[in-house]
Amino acid sequence: MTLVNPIIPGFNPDPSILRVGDTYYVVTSTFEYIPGIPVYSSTDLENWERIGNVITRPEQGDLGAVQTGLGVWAPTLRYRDGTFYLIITIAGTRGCVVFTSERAEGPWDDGVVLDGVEGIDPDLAWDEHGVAVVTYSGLVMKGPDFGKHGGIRQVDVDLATGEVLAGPRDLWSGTGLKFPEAPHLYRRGDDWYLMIAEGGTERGHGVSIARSANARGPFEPGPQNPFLSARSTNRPIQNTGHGDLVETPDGRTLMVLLGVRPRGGTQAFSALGRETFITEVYWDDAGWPSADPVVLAPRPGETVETIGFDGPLDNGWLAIRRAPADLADLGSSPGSLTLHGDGADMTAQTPVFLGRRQLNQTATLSSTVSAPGATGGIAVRYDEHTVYSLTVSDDGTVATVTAEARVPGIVQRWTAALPSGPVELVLASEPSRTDSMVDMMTSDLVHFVARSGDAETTLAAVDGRYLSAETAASFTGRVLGLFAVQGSVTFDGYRYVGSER
Ligand code: 6LW
Repeated sequence: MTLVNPIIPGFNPDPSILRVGDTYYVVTSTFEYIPGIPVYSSTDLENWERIGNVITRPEQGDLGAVQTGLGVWAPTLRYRDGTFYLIITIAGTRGCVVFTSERAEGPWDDGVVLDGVEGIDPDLAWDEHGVAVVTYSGLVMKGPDFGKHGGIRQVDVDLATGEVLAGPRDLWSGTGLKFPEAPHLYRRGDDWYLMIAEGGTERGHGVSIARSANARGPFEPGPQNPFLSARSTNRPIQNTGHGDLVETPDGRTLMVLLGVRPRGGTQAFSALGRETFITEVYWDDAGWPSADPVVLAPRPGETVETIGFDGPLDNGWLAIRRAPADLADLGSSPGSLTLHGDGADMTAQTPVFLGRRQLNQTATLSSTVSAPGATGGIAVRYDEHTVYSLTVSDDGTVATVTAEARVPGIVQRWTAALPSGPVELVLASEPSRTDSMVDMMTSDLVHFVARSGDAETTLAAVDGRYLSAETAASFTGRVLGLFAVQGSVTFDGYRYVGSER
C-alpha cells in the first residue's frame, strides 16, 4: 500500500474505523480535551476531513474535573440500520458509554451508560440474532484495585437501557504479553474473529487474533501471534497496535492502528505522540490474517494552518476540561481572538488555553500577542507538568517576555525586556543537531523567539525530548496554543507551518 501514512497525523491515538457505502470514518481518543472524539471522513483513504466531534456538550463527557490522562479513552465506531454507534470509556467519570447519531458528523446524543462494564476499550458487535455484544478489556479504573487487569471480557447488553443481559464472560486474552486490550469482534464468513492488542502501548505493542464459530467463544488463537508488531525492529513507525479492521468495497481488508514516529538515537522520542496509521491485511487459505509492516509515507511539503479570527472557531480547536467556545472572545477586538485570564497559568487544571494538534515532526507556531496590563502567550503542551511556553506581560512601558521550559519537578525561565506593544511570539521545533553524538539523541530542539518591530530575540533553545510520548507519557501528544493568565490578551492569529524535516 502506498497511501499517505500517517493517515491522520498528530495526537490521534486508539483509532477505530468504519465504512458506510463509499465513505470511511475514523475516530480517535482525546482524554481531558474538549471537544472529545474527532470524527474524520474520507472516500479515498488519503484525504481526511474532520467533519465533527462526538463530545461537544458538557453533559456528554462530564470532563470538568477529570484527571489528566483519564477522560476519553479508545472509542469504537459502528453502524447498524441507519444509526451510528460510538462506544467509549470515559475513564474517571461516566465509565462505559454508548452514543448514537443519525449522522457521523453529529450531533450525537447524551449517551447511555453501561454500568455493568468495568473496563476499557469497549467494542460493539451484534450476534446473528441481533443481540448487542460488548467486548472489552477488564481493567479496574477506580477504587483500591485501580490498574488491575482482568483480561478480555464480554457482556450482552440492552443498548436502549444500558442493562447487562448476560456475562461478564472471560475470553481469550492473547499470548500472555502484558495489557491485553483494544478488542474488536468481527464476523467473517461463518467465523467470528477476536482481534486484540497486547504488549502495552509502547515498544512491545502488537496485534493478535483468535477465531470461533460463536461470538461468545471459545476462541482458538491464530498460529502467528502477534501477527503485527514493530517490536525489536528498526522500522520508522514503532509501538504499532490497537488495530481496527475495515473491508474495502472490492473485498480487501485494511487495518487502522496507532503508532509513533520516534526520532533520536537508540532510545528515540516521539514528539507527536500516538498517531493513526493504516496497513493492509491478507487472509491465508486457512483463514488467518497477516499484515504488511506499516509504511511511513508522510504527506510531502509543508502543512500550513493560517487561522484568523474573522469567523467562528472551526472544529479543530481544543480546550482543557471545557469547551473552546466558553473561552474564546471574538467580539472585543474584531478580527482577533481575546482571551481573558483568570489567574490560572498552564500548570492549572483549567488554564485559559486554546490549542490545536501539532501535525508534523517539525513545526512552528507564531502569533502576535498584545497584553496591555495583562499576561498571556503561546505554549506547546503535553500535560500540566510538561509544557514549554512564551509569555508576554506588558506594563505599558516594557513588554517582558518570559520563555519557560517546564518538565515534572523542574522549571527554567529566560526573560527579555522589549518595548511595550504587540510582540510576535514564536515557538519553533527544529531538527536536532547532527554534528555530535549526544545532540543527535533527541527528537528536536524547541526555539523560543520573540519579535518586536524589526528586532528578533531568541530567548532559549530547549531539548524537545521532554515533550514526547516516551518522556511525558500522558497518552496525548503535543498541542500548540494560545493562553491568557491575567487580564485581556489579544492574538492576531494562529500561524502554523509544519514539515517532516
Ligand atoms: C487505551 C488503551 C491503552 O484505552 O491506552 O495502553 C489507553 N493502552 O488501549 C489510552 O489510549
